[in-house]
Amino acid sequence: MEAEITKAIVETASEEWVEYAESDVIVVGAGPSGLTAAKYLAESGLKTLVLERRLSFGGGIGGGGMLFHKVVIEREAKDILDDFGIRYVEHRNFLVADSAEFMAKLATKAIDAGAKIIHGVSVEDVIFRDDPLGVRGVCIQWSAVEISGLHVDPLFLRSRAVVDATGHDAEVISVAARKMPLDITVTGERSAYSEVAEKEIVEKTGKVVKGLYAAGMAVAAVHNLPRMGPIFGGMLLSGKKVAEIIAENLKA
Ligand code: 48F
Repeated sequence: MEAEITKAIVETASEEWVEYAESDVIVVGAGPSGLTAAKYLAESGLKTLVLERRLSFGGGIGGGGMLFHKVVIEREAKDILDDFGIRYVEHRNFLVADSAEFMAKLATKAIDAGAKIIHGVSVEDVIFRDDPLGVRGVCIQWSAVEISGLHVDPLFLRSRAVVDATGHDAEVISVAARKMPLDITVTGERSAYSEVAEKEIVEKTGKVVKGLYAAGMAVAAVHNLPRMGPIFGGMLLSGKKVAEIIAENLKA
């Protein structure tokens, strides 16, 4: 029986790795912006793979606001909450959701829409080509190998678009800026200024170079925008916007 358990896991997982060696879109990070992007990308018919370093969903959602189990969302993102079936209460100008429900339903609806999410995998580099200059996929490693510090070469996944939804460090764009001939400096985010951050992150969400897009707090890191704390409307709107831009670009 034990051998059959192993075969069941290794054979089904390997089949999927082969299937996802090429995708339409790879979303790096299963935080709020990445999961929102994944749902809308999958719904638009694109083969969508989400790679998440940790063994959990939600990125910064789980910690709520300083470990209080609630997050704040602006009314502008109400339609997205409704799309995901996330419940909320109204509190003065804000909507307030339970952090556990928020992250669980973002993940569930992304998966139900057809996105494949794989945990425990870190993106450590990109694949690029120079004619035309752009990103063509990612280099991946088991997070456990990354954490161990062992020298193990990565494997490659090709895609037509990569979304950096890695949060405050914009890890994918940072490595591309260092190792590709790009004229980009990732300066990092500024101190808190919530209303400006929420608005500008959504405005500046989009393409960084052919094949590479920024969503969520990665946008703040790339464009030197302020941080905003446990308010998530901008993350949802950014995820939806990047999905719409990619769907449009990949159609062309
Ligand atoms: O940090 P995270 O939640 O990013 P986000 O979608 O949302 C930010 C908010 O949570 C909050 C905020 C605004 O309200 O300030 O912080 O921009 O989620 C990013 C996810 O990406 C994973 C990481 O584990 C987290 O779950 N991640 C980061 N780097 C990598 C990665 C990587 N190189 N490979 C794979 N996953």
